[in-house]
Amino acid sequence: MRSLLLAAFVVVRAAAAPASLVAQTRPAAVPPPLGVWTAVAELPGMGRSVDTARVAARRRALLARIGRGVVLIPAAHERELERDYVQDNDFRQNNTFFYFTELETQDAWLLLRAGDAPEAVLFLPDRAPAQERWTGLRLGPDSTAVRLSGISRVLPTDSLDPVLALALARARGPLYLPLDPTTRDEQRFRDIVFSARDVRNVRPTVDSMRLVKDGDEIARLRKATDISGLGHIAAMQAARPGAWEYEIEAALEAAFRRNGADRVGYPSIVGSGPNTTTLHYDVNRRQTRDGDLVVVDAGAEWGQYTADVTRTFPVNGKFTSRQKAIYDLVLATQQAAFDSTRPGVTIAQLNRIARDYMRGHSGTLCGAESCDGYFIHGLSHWLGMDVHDVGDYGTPLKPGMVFTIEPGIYLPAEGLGVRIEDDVLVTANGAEWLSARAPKTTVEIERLMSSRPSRP
Ligand SMILES: [Mn+2]
Repeated sequence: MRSLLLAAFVVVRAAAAPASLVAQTRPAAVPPPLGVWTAVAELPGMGRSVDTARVAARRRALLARIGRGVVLIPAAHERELERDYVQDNDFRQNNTFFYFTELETQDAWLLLRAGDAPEAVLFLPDRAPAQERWTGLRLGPDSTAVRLSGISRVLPTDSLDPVLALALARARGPLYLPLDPTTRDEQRFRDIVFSARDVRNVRPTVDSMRLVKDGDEIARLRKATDISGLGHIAAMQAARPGAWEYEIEAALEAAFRRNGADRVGYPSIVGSGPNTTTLHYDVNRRQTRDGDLVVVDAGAEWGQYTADVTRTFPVNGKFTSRQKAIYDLVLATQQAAFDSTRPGVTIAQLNRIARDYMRGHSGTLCGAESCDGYFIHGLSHWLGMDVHDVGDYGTPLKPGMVFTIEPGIYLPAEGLGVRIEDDVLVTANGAEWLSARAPKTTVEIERLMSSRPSRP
């Protein structure tokens, strides 16, 4: 039955729409009954409004960068239960489309034309009342969409072809598309290419813009990191020797959802004992034992932006002296990298600083080798709409960039792994911890865990 809901997506039509269709926005084909307008008004962000000024500024910035030409960006489509193994819900917006619209609407297209009189056109499928009995209300090409999106020209998707052709003729420049091998629009792009001689990829430009977050993006990341902190606190409170890893995961993700997370940013890692040394362990099926450490690497997604936070704690609430020594070295390494974070520094430099610090302070903690030899992954990655966010890693830090600092030490022979990961915002003079909500020192963690209920 669900496949009936998948609207056939028609992009390239041989027949051009009448000019009158192209030039004006239309009211909804079927006016919704009284009282429904309010619900429609909350559609694009599922109750969250679009920061119309910010998205308009992003669109202007993109057009200023490309100078001349036309940009065409598709929205995502509903996922298929049978093919995509959907685990949260049927739809997550394409990041590039979201960046320039903040709309969570399916099957849409955004057209931008650079030049002396730049323009933005949003294409939306016509509303289909019979389908909306299944899907709920959808945004259609009407005045509601104009008001909510802040884009004054909203047209039905079946007028895309003639409008695109006209825009290309006026722009006398390249056609920019987000050429992403994973997108389902690849074939449609190939069909569109006929209309333009010069097709280029807009992703490198967009990705470099996404590297520096604006105020609205930072607000979303703050929300995601705050919720994540609450999840990590709940995980610590749910831990007790004998608990199954999935019980701790359940407490973590319950707190995510209870606090409004849309979904997890990536599969939650809850690894205990020997599993603490497997970097991307996400099976979460082992029963914990007294004396185990637990590594929880999990981030909530809110408003399309995700956190990425790791905490390591003793399942019984008390670090052994050995665990504490390793933990404190990882924590101090993280702090050393943070203390060097400021505009102009590169990720590669921070990585070197962290490794030098760990090597210099390991002593005999990791045996004959420095603990640096057991820090087997990178220190940092960009963070945003993707957990490993887009952007060139050679770019020197600038205010507004957000990235992780996540040193770790993994000693498989002892079944002992420690990773501490936080999300950091680069400021004018240095940096700010975004994910400071979850306790991090051994003292703070032990204090929190000593006050947890004996049976969660
Ligand atoms: Mn990470």
